[in-house]
Amino acid sequence: MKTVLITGATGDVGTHLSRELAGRYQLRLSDRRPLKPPKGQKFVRADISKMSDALRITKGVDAIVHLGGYSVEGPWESILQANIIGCYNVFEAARRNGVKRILFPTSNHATGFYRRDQTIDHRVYPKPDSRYGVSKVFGEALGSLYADKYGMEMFMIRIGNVGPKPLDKRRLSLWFSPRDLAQLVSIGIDHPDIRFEIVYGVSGNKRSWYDNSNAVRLGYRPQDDSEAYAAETLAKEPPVTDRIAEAHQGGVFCTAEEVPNPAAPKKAAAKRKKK
Ligand code: 15L
Repeated sequence: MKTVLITGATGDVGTHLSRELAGRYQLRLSDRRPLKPPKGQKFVRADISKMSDALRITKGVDAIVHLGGYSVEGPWESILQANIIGCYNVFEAARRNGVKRILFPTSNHATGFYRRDQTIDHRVYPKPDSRYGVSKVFGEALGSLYADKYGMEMFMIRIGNVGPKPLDKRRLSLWFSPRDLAQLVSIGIDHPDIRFEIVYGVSGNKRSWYDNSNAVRLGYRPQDDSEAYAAETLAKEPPVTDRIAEAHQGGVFCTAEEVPNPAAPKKAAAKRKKK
């Protein structure tokens, strides 16, 4: 069984992914926040903005799913430490430790300034919508360099929004169900012929803005479509107040200086309830 390191394992995507991949791979979970790992999985606490930590956690694994980082638009200093320095450290540590394959969950925000009336594929040039989006483009570029210069195998997944259901109208076009996430990540880990690939991490959504033919070429067959939730989602949609956000794929990332993590408020509310 392959040993797979998941960085950023305490985050929302990491939690869905480690649950879905349990039993398929030997999972080594890592984060700077503590985590009690599920049975059969290992947890190693690490801060990837330190090279020594990155070297420690990447030793002896077959593949890395590098989720760790700052996951929304926010202050430059936080993005710099987590997404630029942290990403460099993980890729470089993997190279030094002889780990060939890295899956990098980039983001729809690497291309968020494309308009919603456009369909984009994996060949379009990046149009980031935020400092966060720029940091994802950095990861894609670093992956390309490490593939070409060092022969590493890089699988870049421009993730939409992972969750049990689409959260709003925008997410109907980029929803990524946990089981489709697990399927695409497994392709990234196991496909024998990866050098440098960009795919979109979205389910088979009827309202998609993406031509995901590169993922399909590699074997991806999404099982879910947000259309099943369209009526209930649209019924809750508030009136449009931000025309720029509404016109572009990245939504509010195109105009806001800080964006709350959509997964965070619920967690905070649940914690408050428990107390
Ligand atoms: C992302 O890249 C974020 O990590 C996630 O928290 C969501 O904001 C998502 O994009 C989205 O666009 O919905």
